[in-house]
Amino acid sequence: MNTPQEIQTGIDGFRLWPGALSMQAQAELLAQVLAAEAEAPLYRPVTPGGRPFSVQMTNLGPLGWVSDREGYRYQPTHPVTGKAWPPIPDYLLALWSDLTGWPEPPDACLVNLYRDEARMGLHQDKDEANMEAPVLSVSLGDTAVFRIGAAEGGPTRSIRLASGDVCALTGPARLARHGIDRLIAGSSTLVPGGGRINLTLRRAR
Ligand code: MD3
Ligand code: FE
Repeated sequence: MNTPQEIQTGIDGFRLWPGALSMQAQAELLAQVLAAEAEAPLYRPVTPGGRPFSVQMTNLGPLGWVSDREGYRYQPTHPVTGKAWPPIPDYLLALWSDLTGWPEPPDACLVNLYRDEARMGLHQDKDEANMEAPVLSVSLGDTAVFRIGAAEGGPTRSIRLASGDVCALTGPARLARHGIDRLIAGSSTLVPGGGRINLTLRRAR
């Protein structure tokens, strides 16, 4: 894989590689994710308070992130089908190794589908056992308006994440507050039916 060009975001530990995936790589990866969704269908989790997410989700890998009335956690099976999550595609395992250099492979890949007005409020990712490990995110489809700010609070910055962009969250950025304000509808034709798919690779354990 060619090493993509990293840009400076001004946020310590937030690394961004715009256009890291070629059009062909995006299409191939999307086809693999859509095939996996046939085995592990997208569903709409609810928050511990019982509110449905506007984002639809599924997972790939040994562990998947789920949310329900009991709380947030990682588990080895799909909450609707009861089956094991499908494997993480080799392409994503190679991307993780190339871009993060982390010695262990990711054990969880959350698949988020945003359509129309779907969004994700500001939050921190704190459900992983070892928060020293990086998080790697791949965006496919419509451009998202992403917001990120320091863990401690204070001002936030808005950054667009377009199809094929990859970002890594390491060090101080690993606990940054972040969310998706909105999509720019019609900015990509990649995802059938429109919208955006985000793939987030993590070490859950
Ligand atoms: C910054 N997903 O799944 S990806 C999530 O686009 C999540 O679906 C968003 O936030 C999405 O938890 C944002 C970029 C991202 C992922 C993880 C992060 C940014 C992050 C962890 C820490 C700080
Ligand atoms: Fe997050």
